Amino acid sequence: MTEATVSSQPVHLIRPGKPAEPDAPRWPRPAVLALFELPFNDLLYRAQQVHRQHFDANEVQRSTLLSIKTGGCPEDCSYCPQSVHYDTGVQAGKLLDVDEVRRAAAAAKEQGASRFCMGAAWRAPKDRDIEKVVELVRAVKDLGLETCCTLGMLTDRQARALKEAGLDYYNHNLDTAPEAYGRIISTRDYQDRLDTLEHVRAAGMHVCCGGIVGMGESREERAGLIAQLANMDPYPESVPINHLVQVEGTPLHGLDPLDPLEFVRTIAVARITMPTARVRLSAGRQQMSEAVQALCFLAGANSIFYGDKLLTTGNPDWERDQSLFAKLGLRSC
Ligand code: SAM
Ligand code: DTB
Ligand code: SF4
Repeated sequence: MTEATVSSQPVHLIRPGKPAEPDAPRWPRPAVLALFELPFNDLLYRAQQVHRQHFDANEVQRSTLLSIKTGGCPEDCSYCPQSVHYDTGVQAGKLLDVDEVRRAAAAAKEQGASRFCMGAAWRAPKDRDIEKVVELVRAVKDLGLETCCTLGMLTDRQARALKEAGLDYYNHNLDTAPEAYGRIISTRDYQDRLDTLEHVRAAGMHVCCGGIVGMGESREERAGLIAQLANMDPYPESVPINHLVQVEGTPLHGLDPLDPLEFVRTIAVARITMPTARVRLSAGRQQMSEAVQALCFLAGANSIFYGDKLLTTGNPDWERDQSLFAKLGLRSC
């Protein structure tokens, strides 16, 4: 057998577990790690096959983000420019009013976004914050857009109130593998995150949950993050894969950058392990070449943040993305 045949073998051998034990994970971590270790071409081929079984490979969903409450957050997430613990120059602001949010959502729709995501720098919203966000969700929904919020930890009751207001998706990320989590955040734990995701699911909303890569984690830890996501039952409908945006003043600023091909691998592994999820090529696109973004779409990414700002940092502007879509023959959906 030639070397090439040997190295290609795992392509069809690595499959989700059909566990003998009823509680065994669908994707044991070693199987996820084995995907990461495939030859790059085999990995991308397999990701494309899975992608085409479930989606039109030339369609990419576009979500526009708006920071509805910026900065001053008491949490110490070491990647985040909005934490009060770090001096990043981000000014703390108040919750935006309904007219400002409606105007931003209308502009996003006009540019071709199908979903509008509202983010707040809260550890956990108070009930009176939720009352105000409910008004924002209704206003955005009335424009005919899908709605998404990311507001921090939610109680069961708050999740139900948001669902009743018409919220379609709630974004709450696991961020990294369980064993890497303590290096990144100390003010809340992994279980807090899982509890919020359970409340979101129980309220009947779609779950948007992913993580960040490029925070100095090992490949084994990247596999750990993807295994956590893929073994949720059900797995999230939307999976944002963020590339760390290094912001001066945060503890993660100055880390060695992740190899872009390792980022593409992470997208491919997410696609293979969560075949029907929208995998979002999320933060970090402004720092990425068009060629790397094209590889991410080939690897199965089929959603992006669209508009010149994420929450506090930059993102490619509408025109640049429209030109990239035209170059690649991508359509929005
Ligand atoms: N405060 C809420 C929370 O943490 O859930 C919602 C907003 S928070 C900014 C949403 C997500 O943005 C985080 O969970 C993290 O995954 C991502 N994020 C924040 N800063 C980032 C950065 N510098 N680079 C990449 N992703 C980042
Ligand atoms: C997600 O996974 N990424 C988005 C969104 N969900 C809220 C946020 C990215 C934030 C990047 C840093 C910033 O702009 O502040
Ligand atoms: Fe606060 Fe969210 Fe930033 Fe963490 S990621 S510091 S919770 S805004």
